[in-house]
Amino acid sequence: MKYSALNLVRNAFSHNRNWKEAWRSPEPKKEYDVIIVGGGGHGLATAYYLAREHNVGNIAVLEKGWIGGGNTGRNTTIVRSNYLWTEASLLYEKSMQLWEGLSQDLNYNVMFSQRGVYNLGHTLQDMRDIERRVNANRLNGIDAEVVTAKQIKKDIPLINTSPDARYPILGASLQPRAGVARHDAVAWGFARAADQLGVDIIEQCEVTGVNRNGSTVTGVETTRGTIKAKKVGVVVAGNASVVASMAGLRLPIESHPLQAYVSEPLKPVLDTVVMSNAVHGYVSQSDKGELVIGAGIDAYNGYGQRGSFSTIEHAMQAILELFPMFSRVRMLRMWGGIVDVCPDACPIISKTPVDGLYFNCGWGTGGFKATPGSGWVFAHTIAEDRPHELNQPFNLQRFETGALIDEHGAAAVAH
Ligand code: FAD
Ligand code: PYC
Repeated sequence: MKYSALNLVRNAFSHNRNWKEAWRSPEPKKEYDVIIVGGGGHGLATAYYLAREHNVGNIAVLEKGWIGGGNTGRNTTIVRSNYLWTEASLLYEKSMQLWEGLSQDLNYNVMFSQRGVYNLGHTLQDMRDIERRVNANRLNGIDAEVVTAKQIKKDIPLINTSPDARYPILGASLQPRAGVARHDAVAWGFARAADQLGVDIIEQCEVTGVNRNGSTVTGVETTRGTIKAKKVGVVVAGNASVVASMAGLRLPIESHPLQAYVSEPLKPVLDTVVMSNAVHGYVSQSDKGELVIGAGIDAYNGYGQRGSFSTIEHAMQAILELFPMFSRVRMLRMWGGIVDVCPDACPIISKTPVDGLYFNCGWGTGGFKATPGSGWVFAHTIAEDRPHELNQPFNLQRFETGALIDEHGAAAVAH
């Protein structure tokens, strides 16, 4: 459809009657070459890259709810690639490079806004860690700089850099290419593009069992019947352990609620993203004007998509410590998602002991930024039946060999 002024007027008065569905709603076939379980951003991206880069022709994405109704549509949309270790930073940087061309690639505006992300330091040890990470990032070709408190105050006039603050701001790392994107547009963009390549996206279709013949996967049981498949890729974020247990596997994952909050819309007051590990909150302003706020996980395990009151209070305290002026802002709503956290705060993108069964999970509090990169490497892993060199370190075996990649510092959200 052409976006002329005439079309805009016609659509405004059409009561949506002539709108075409952005993707089809097919009945599931009896068999597919590849089934992707989970219609979040990662699952849809995987299907898209499988069809586009690997020429796989017979793919279904099975989603128990609706597209993007999981963490993809619940997160605070921060995108950055400033991780400490080479393995992680190269993976997230691959994703960053895909983000930079994503709207053109999908022909869908995902509203990727490279407005910069500041990770604040409040102690001398914070600043040493920041310097170490900035140096490591630069060695890996990732844009990163150390900025002083004076520079932060110049760039973000509302922030409180008083040395009398309980946790005074001493400086920060800044990744200028980092930023935010419109989360549900990412799901819709990948869904439409995958659909156009022939992928069947089947919503309201919960996977309830994983079928095997000996040690080889043969398909899945679903609420819409048995579906056979040569290969099954599971990308179900907070539900990874549940689906793994259907295949007789146990994952080193804990599931926790993670909350987010938005305020009433304000005029533009914050044109970048601010994160603080020490006071432990993060905030950006959406294009609608809402402050988008988050903090750490709720400490208990659970599958309820909400969270506890004490975490709300903690998050608000943290943001007011950084921006006292926001005390006059009214909050509109909150919600939670379920994040699946690995012991080293890094994902699992891996083959499994079951032939033809692959898992992509454990992104914890930080997988939105990885959506295109995760899909890209997972598609490679499934198509070639071996990992790409970028995801090879993120295998399941690392929990036996001890080759962990500890990114708790760069994850920047306490787990
Ligand atoms: P999802 O979007 O959750 O997709 C998984 C899908 O699987 C769901 O739609 C679910 O319904 C489906 N599913 C589950 N079980 C089944 C089944 N049995 N059968 C069929 N379908 C099933 N990351 C960042 O990088 N930056 C951030 O700022 C950020 N903020 C966050 C804030 C919050 C409050 C939360 C909760 C998370 C945040 N994250 C952030 C993490 C990020 O949202 C996730 O890591 C990422 O979205 C995971 O993507 P996904 O596509 O795997 O998950
Ligand atoms: O990974 O950058 C991140 C993040 C921010 C908020 C939640 N996760």
